[in-house]
Amino acid sequence: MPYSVVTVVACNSLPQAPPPHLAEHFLPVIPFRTILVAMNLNDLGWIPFFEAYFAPHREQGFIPARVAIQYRDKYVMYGEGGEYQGQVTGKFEYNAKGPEDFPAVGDWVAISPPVGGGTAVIQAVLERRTKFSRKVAGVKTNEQVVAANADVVFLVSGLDDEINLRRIERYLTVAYDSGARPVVVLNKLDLCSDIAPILAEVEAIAPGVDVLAVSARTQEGIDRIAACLDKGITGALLGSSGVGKTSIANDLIGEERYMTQDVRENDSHGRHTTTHRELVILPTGGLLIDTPGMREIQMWGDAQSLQASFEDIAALAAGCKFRDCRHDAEPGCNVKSALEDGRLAPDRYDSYKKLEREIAYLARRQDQNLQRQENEKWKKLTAEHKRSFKYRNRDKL
Ligand SMILES: Nc1nc2c(ncn2[C@@H]2O[C@H](COP(=O)(O)OP(=O)(O)OP(=O)(O)O)[C@@H](O)[C@H]2O)c(=O)[nH]1
Ligand SMILES: [Mg+2]
Ligand SMILES: [Zn+2]
Repeated sequence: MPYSVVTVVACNSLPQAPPPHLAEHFLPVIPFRTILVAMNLNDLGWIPFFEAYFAPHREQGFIPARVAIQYRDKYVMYGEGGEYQGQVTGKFEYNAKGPEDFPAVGDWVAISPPVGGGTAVIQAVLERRTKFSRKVAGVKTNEQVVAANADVVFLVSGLDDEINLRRIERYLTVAYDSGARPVVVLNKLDLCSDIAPILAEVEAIAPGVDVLAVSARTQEGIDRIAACLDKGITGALLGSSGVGKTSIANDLIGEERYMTQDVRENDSHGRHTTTHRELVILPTGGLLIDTPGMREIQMWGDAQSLQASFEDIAALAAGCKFRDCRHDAEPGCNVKSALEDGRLAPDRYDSYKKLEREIAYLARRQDQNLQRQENEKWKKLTAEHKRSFKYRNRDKL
């Protein structure tokens, strides 16, 4: 099928972004939209992995589509027939156990094709190959999928602010859990007079990870980001508000398509300009998910992802006397001795222990949730049993 893209101007004034606390009540502002006329699934990132999960849906006459925009319960998707808009079925909603079961931007879904220009109905979300998740605030320990099926996650920081190594470690741990390849991006290189020591510091906490210093303003280094996004490869831009994620996206798109906004002068923090997640198709054939800035990335990871982002500590731990050493006060702890003789920086050790505590807390909360769900199930069953017993007895009377 031929591949053609038509850019239409849907709105020609750039409106002011709503204040962050009201953002969720506003429809996403999409000044310029790319309307896809027809697409090849491979160009949208379709690979044999998804084909395998899609087979039973194909038998039922459904077609695959990729979620490009989510706004509350409405979705814009791209597929072979171009752009679809749609919602999930009532049954889907009923069966969903939590927010993580709903389609997220980047997801592949099975839809029943719209009839006569109507809306499509989302039947199922295909297994995710990767997912970058965070914990959503609230009483329940819910998972929020920030970007699904990204191959590369760009963890963006701004060089206008002091680089927060602990935050990068946190993002890396979540990124390792996602299954996607992390790349650290230090943006606003034009505002930095001496990048070498900063690069060295970041590289030290991100062993084996590419660290790219770029400037969205001068476009220096943007080609290195583009080089990670071959045709059909999906990248996701993640990081705090104001670090320049959308500016980088605009550079890669090749036009100022999405609104960016100056950071607040007093604390260099952003204004949460981007209010929704969106997947765009780059002129070079790569795919990119821009996301709204996160205030704080709450952990959603496991012990394994912690080991991956703290390879240095994992290597030291191999030399501990006990295999299950907690590196606290155990005798023969190699991690502690590395701390004492300066081979391991105290900040790095503290950061590791802090993330480990958070992951343990999360695991406990999830266990409690499971336990609660289990209890509720039993309560319901017992109540049903009692009811039917009562009815049976009544019949006898
Ligand atoms: N000097 C300089 N400024 C930049 C650079 N990249 C982005 N900016 C500016 O930083 C501000 C924030 O950029 P955005 O692209 O809106 O940041 P964002 O990460 O998308 O922010 P949210 O959408 O709020 O998450 C804007 O005023 C940009 O012009 C850069 O490389 N150098
Ligand atoms: Mg933005
Ligand atoms: Zn130890």
